[in-house]
Amino acid sequence: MQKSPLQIARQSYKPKMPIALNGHVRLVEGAATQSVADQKEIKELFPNTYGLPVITMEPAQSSAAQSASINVGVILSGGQAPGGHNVIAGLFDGLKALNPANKLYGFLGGPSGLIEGKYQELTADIIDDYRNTGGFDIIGSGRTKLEETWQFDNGIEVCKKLGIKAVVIIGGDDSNTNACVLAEYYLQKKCGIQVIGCPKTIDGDLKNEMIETSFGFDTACKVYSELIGNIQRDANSAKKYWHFIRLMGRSASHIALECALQSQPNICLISEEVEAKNMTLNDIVEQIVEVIVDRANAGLNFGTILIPEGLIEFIPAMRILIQELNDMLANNEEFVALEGDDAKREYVKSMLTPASCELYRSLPKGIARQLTLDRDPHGNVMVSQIETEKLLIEMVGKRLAQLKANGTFKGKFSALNHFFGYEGRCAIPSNFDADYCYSIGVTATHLIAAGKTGYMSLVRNLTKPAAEWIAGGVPITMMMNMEKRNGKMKPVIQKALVDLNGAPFLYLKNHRAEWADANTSYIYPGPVQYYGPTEVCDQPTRTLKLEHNAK
Ligand code: FBP
Repeated sequence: MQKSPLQIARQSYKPKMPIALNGHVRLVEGAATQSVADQKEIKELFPNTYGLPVITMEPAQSSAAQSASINVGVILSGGQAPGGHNVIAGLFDGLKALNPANKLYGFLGGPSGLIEGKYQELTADIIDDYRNTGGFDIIGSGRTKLEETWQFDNGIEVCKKLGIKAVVIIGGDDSNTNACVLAEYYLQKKCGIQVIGCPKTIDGDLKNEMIETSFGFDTACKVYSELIGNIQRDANSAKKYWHFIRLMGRSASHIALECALQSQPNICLISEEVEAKNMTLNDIVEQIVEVIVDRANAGLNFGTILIPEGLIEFIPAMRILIQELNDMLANNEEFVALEGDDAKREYVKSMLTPASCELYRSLPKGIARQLTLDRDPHGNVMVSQIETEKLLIEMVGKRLAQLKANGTFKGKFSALNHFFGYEGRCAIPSNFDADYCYSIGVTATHLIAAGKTGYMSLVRNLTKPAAEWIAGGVPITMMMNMEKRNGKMKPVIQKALVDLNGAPFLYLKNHRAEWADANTSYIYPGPVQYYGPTEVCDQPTRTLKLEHNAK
């Protein structure tokens, strides 16, 4: 594999770690825990993994000698996030430090690798090639859901064959929920296989009282913010385009919010606010138009607008329409058999309720078609394929044309669309993500060595220098509540949406009028820096700093 000079340099980067992980480790158990809600139901569903204590790792003089070598399997689950390779490197180094005879197997292509017995032993040569790199290509990832007992039983057979004592699942909220279900099942079956989760997703929505952030969010936001800053400098130079920039984040708007905090665009929509204010698509359009008209009146016919990917589903009327479409299209062979977009459109219209049909008819054809494309494995519409930025450009353009006709708008409106998602998911991890992920991996090995299961590897105190980070483990049941999924109540890890009373959103709210009007508010963050002063290279996200009141 040919490598760039930066890739070669990054290969020898030594991630910084919490002091407690540098030598022997002692696990200190706290008080018994409870789930965030629905304690009775969660306890009943997880009799063996409910109520476990939070674990903190402390430096020790020596650790209990490990009697026999152990084999561990690792799975990458869901969308790529920068730093995944470092979790695996930390896991590998941690295992080898405990006993050089320990082995790490990677299950290939995501959770299906465990079910189908597709694996590869990860040796030092392989690991070294992937240290501090982006991507999940070391073993690949996938979105197969681990939720059926036959899948769990297949997993037992595969693990038995390989002598695997523990499975580490690196994934988002759904994958970690499934990790916990698997841990509980394996305890009930007394098959001796532990399951440990690791918090991954660029979306930043796997966070709570214990997990301060999911890995990958930091790097992805820094990459997108660099691009937004570059566009803003271009906009401010040419002064002729409005840039509508959609940012990844399936549901929550954390990425859009963080990028706004880093780059100070003229407008940043936040889906959670749209929902809380019960806004319609037209309300959003009016809000954008108002800023465009005001800026035009000041002679500024350009600007930037950040749009969270999940926006469409947070507009209450659209949510109902999408839900109706999800229900209608689930396993609908009649619909699949229809030929041509027009026939499909007519079919959909005939099946919707009148209010949803009205909304569906009002959408540009292209967007209406995108809403009926393939669903993800959870039966949800794939929002990353819905071009909301184009929809808004079209609707804003129409409204401005009306205002121009009645003399209210005297400026010019020329718009360009962008979507930033895949550009950032496999970027070379920032120092923060490289350090955080490696620490998560090493922490996971200590949880495994101590016989823990149903835990998520935990590294916190993240606004402090890495040496002061606190490593440990949090019982996954502690993060759970009951939610409706596909019509049934299920135990799931509570997803963290943007908190409208939280410091990051309040900062945006308090500054957005100023960012909308003035010509000089843009920030140009520049590219992620890996070598240089710590204030340039090792800073966590603005979100994390604001949430923890850190400078
Ligand atoms: P995870 O939640 O699995 O980490 O994935 C997040 C994400 O990047 C979303 O932001 C995006 O909507 C989705 O994955 C895209 O999925 P795909 O990679 O299947 O196109």
